[in-house]
Amino acid sequence: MTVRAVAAVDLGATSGRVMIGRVGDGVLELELVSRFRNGPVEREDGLHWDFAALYEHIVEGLAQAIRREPAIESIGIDSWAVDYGLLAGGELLAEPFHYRDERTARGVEEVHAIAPFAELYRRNGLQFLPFNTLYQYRVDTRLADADVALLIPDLLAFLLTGARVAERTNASTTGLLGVESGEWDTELADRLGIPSALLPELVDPGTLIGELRPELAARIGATLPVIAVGSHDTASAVAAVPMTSPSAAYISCGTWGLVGLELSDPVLTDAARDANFTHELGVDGRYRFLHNVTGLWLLSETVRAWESEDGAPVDLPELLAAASAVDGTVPLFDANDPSLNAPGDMPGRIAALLRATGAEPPTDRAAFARSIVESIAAAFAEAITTAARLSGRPIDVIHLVGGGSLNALLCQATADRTGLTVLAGPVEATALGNVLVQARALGAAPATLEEMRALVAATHAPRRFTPHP
Ligand code: LFR
Repeated sequence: MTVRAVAAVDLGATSGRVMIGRVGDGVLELELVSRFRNGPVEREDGLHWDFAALYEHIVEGLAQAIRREPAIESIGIDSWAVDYGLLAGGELLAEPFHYRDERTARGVEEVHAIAPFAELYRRNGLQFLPFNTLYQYRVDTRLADADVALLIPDLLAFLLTGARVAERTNASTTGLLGVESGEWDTELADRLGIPSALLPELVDPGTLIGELRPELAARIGATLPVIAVGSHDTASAVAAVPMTSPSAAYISCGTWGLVGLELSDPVLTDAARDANFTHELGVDGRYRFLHNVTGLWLLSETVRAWESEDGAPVDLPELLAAASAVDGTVPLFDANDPSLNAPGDMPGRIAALLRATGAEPPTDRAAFARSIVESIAAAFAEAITTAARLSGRPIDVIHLVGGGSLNALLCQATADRTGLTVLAGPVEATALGNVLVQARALGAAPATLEEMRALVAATHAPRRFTPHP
């Protein structure tokens, strides 16, 4: 039996990784090559990503991957959505902004004054998130100097190959893609003063983007193609959710908890709009009908605040074990409250939210962490109920994938609050989806999403959480 190998670059908001994926008949494996930290960096003009550092980590990680596995046949890149870099004459004009930068508030006002949200929803099907790319473009002072705008994975693919494309699943998060056509809505772009010349040719997951530039091929140690995957991390994750029935829902939980269903047709109703349910495009033309719940961001920012208070690291597994052991009820807050979006004193902001509802914030860290996890699970449960109502589909099982699947407290709380079985894992669903789409393009993985998911299910047995009565 031949097992084929590819390299997956998977960038999350708190860490990035380069992995080797191996795919064959009944085989689907990942090997971690390198992992590096990521996060917002404060510059004079606001929050950015340290893009130069990310790029270096990626190239170095790919070189290491090739040293370990010379049989690697291709590279695929996914990352968080919405953020971009502007190029002029092939040069990056500025370090990409971080979507949590507060400059987008003005963009929202200006865009909605031209195209009200109800109209946007009809056109792009997206839930309102203040950082959707169209709001960012609207206030980007460098837009006029640019000749192309590339989302993060496309920007990296450009730096690796020289090709300028927009991978479609991620392009669907910009707000400038027609929800039904899957093509750029150039009329909307024009009205918003966004030159449509900035929007590159769209490609689907599985498309060959290009070959490594010669100087990079020399550095990495191989001449390889870069293949478009579901370059929005959530699209890759959903592709690898081992769902076997149409009544399954998913929660892709890392920094965010993306809660929803996979659909073949959009649900562009007023009710879906009012519930802020999105239609992002998935691999193979599916719709990711989901709602963004603020996920582990609440916990990681809280831990970060405690660490800087203590001047010492907080042991997360120990904290979660203590949180699980907390007896009695803890107060809940709205995990999706916009006041929790920006980085900074998270415990203080959560405490303020709790006080505003008349609750006393827990003083003990274990109880505080429990309150966070229960509040996230409560928001998950609400989104699950809403997804079922809006789509008219009963839900009988929840697949929870991503980093959150390792958090047993969160998985159990989600089962308890929904009354549904939670099947947890795989933790690296995103990288698996990235690997599978590349492998399929190489003729090394099954042809349909359903068969790919069956391979995930057969090779990555989930952990089962049964709801307590
Ligand atoms: C998850 C994710 C979400 C997107 C958010 C911001 O990593 O990609 O899907 O809404 O990050 O890009």
